[in-house]
Amino acid sequence: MAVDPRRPAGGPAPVQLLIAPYDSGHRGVRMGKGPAHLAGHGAAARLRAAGHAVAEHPIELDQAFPAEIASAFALQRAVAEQVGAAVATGWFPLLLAGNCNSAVGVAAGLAADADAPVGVVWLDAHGDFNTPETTTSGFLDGMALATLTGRCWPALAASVPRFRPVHEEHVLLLGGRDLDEQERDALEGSTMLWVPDAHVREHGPAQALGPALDLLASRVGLVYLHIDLDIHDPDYAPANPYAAPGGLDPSTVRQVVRLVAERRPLAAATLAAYDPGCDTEDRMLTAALDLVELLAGLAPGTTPPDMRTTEPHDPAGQERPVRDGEGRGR
Ligand SMILES: [Mn+2]
Repeated sequence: MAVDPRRPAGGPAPVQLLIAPYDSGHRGVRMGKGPAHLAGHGAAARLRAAGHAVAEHPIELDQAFPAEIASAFALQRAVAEQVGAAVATGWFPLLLAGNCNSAVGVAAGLAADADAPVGVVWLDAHGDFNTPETTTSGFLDGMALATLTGRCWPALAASVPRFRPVHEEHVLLLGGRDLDEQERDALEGSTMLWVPDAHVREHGPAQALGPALDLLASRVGLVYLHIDLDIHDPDYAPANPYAAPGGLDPSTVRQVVRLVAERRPLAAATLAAYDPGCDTEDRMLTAALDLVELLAGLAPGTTPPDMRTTEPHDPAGQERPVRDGEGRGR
């Protein structure tokens, strides 16, 4: 892809592809298949072809009896460790995850490295804003954004090193076309920025999102971009069994990503909730791989060669650039 002129001087960002192949504590089933499916269909090769250094890190849980809730938070702790190690050594963390609640781990992993608040832009057909008191499905991932903002599971979230709840005014939800009634009440009562995807369909991304993005940018220095692939219109391709009518086409999602990265540097990104079993024509696969390349291309670039150092966990012993403070904390 073309070099983005807005990117700070330097080459393409080095990218750590973090692969978390779990759905609800189960490995490699349903949405837990998505991360390996993307990796197996050339995510890293796409990035290398675009000039990025790439390291792939599978994240595995060692649990004799995987209990859904315990496993989800164990995974978040592992994600936090990997994201923290990536940013400390100048790599852009790009997480491929089965579940959205992995975002708790990403936010925790970013906390140590950021000297200004990290905002969250969350694309999702759903609100993920239920709590144990409001959920009727019992699906932990319907509470992902509520957990991230400290509304539920506080003790387990505190087990994730360096996790601090994200202020709701530092979050922008784009989407939420499929909400439970009490979840909608909670969202409407929140200070979270919320732009329904219908507004983006109606007015276009720049007009629909601009004011909310400007507000977010006035409050945070960096942005973590979390994309539940069911933000896409299932008429294009269903991302998972929860895909709801409406949503955005892939080109619009890419425009949204560019608009976010224009406002604030990306600190990390996630693609979540892709079930290849729902994607019978591989169309979501194509959209997701395009997003992998776009997100990496928009990530803050490398620092000059004389700033480089060798990262200790690198099995290949490649030189890895260290990110300096430029462009951060604004
Ligand atoms: Mn979600």
